[in-house]
Amino acid sequence: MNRTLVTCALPYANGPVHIGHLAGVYVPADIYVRYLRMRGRDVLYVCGSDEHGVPITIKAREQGCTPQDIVDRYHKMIKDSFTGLGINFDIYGRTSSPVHAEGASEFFRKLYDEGKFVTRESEQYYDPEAHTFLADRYIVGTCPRCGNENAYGDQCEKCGSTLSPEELINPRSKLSGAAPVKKKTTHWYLPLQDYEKWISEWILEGHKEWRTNVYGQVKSWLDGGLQPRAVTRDLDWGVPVPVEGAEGKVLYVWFDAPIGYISNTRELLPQSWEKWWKSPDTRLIHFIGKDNIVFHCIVFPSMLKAYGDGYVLPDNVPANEFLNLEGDKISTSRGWAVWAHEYLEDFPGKEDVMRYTLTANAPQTADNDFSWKDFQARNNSELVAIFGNFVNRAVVLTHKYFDGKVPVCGSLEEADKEVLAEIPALRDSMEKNLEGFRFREALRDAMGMARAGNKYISDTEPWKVAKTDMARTGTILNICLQLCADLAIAFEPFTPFAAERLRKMLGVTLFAGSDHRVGEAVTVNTYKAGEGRALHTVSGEVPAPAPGEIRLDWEILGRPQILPAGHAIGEAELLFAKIEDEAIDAQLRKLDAARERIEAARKAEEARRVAPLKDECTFEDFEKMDIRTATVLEAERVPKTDKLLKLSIDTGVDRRVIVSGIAEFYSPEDMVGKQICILANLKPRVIRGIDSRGMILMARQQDGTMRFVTPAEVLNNGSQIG
Ligand code: B3M
Ligand code: ZN
Repeated sequence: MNRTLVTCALPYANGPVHIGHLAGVYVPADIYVRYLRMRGRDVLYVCGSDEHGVPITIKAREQGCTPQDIVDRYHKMIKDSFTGLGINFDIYGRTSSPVHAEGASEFFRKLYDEGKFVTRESEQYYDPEAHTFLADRYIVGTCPRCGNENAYGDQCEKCGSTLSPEELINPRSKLSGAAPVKKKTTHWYLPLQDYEKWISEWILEGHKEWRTNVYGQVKSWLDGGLQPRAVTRDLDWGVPVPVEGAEGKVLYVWFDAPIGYISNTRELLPQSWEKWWKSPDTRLIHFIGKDNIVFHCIVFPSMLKAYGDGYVLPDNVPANEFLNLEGDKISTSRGWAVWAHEYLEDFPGKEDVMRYTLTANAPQTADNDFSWKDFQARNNSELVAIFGNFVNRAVVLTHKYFDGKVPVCGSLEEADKEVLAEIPALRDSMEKNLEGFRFREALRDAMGMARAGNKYISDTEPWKVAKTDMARTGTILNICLQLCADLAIAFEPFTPFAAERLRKMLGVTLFAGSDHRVGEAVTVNTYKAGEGRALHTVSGEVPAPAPGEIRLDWEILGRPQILPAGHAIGEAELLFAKIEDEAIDAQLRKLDAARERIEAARKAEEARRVAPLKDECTFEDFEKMDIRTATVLEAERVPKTDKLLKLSIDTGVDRRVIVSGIAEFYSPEDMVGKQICILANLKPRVIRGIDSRGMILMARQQDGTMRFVTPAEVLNNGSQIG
């Protein structure tokens, strides 16, 4: 296979990307692509915004703008974030593009013409006031599992249950508030069960090497038996269903979005896209999060199979688990996230630190956690203290003792041989890990090289040796500089900005890209800064290295004497800078503020949840109750109870004792002297041996807390309420 097509899940353009997206999909994909390019493999790297789907229309409605406004805003923001982090796709397209509309329509139309769909009539919820069918997300009601009154028709965000609109108690339309009614509608379905056997052979038999989380999900879907899946929706935002009689219907977002991978490739390479999608020479790799597995392993492959025409199927789908933030689930809707664009603003020049931390904590096989303290520690005690420190010492000392020229390597001592032997071993391990999509482990290997170098320079102490033995000092620094060159290759996938700075310091270049084969006509994509997509695709030849140019690539890693003696290196430059506590504290404060907002939103939602009305009562029922004002004279806890206070009160009529269960909410001191309202003619009861006569009127709030009810101004005790 000489061609690798790498796709990344198309982010929904209804919000910015956050570190969960980056850790799960984009950073690992970028590592993989950079590695393949250094190896001289032909790679195409495709992504774009997913601009359809109901959440976008909801957001537009909330903000009083059009769905197009929403996707325009977030498309740009997301694209800029990727570029800022060094994630340079060959194309970052969008599913609202004309090329996509045409491609997705054509795709549907072919399946339709060939009878690959079945139609089904079903009853769907309809808003009788807004005169429109309601997507599940547009129906809200009470969750049957946890009582959350604002659960969506597809999911309760409070308890996480997957729901169907039928299960909601008191369903109402988000559009008009009206109770939805059922109405008949017809949709097209892809009969997935027809592809079951084929998928089982292809994946369960043929891809046992896939990650267990991916393989396991596919297996459990297949074990459960596949069902026909609707590929159209009653909605006005999306690619219109291109057949007669389908007015008011669009392609389901999960039908059109994966076709987006193809459309974006066509947009970039209108002449040659087919060689990427329809040639058995292509290895297709989908980078996605775990919630997208079924679509990429079952639905999209079935669509491609139904279409025929030689479309390639994924060779691997290295889906990741989820990343949490400071122990809590990341959530766009709740606002619990570290947003990529804010990170880039807050930490300019530190793109690599986030890439590094997210890789070191990659949620590859299980959910993992991001914390700011860990981020700081990774930077300060790994990137700065090990990698940066080693490079800095090597480069500075070379300038100090050898005028910035690579010194001659003399005869090798044991320590030299040892460190030099470590590199090829780590490279081999790194290579296996990268090929196997184990990026966290691959990073550990790369860091192992930096550790080895840092230990070597500390142990050999060239600054001391220089006082007595310049030849030996030269040998040590020669070896250090070779190790630096190795690091400039090994870290390119993980921390590309630092790797580039390091190459500048060493006076070398990098040979990478789908455009690396010297003397061969290849496709060269050129990027415009900040655009994140290839502007031109031209065929040409990659020039041979200029005389004296040292061009690094993967195969060079670990070779002896990459930098020849006498080669002039550049000025020392800091690879990484320490991150101070203030910067971290500022982020923690930001999260505290987010926590407060989330808590306030939760309270506000809770406050909306009032107890239902009790059964009707008559005026006579009410009149039976003698409710009066009274004042608390004394108060004490009832011994051996948590909840009870014994209150002596002046009712205006008499002085009496009431035992009340308010100790959870008030201390005795809180109560003394307070005017309250009581039910004075409640039948006396003996509570804990105390004769209690009457009841204090309390208001129970939605969160369960109780407050006593007091007149707005001090009244005479014994005034009757009614
Ligand atoms: N837009 C869903 C997601 O971000 C999505 C992926 C589409 S990939 C074709 O979870
Ligand atoms: Zn719930």
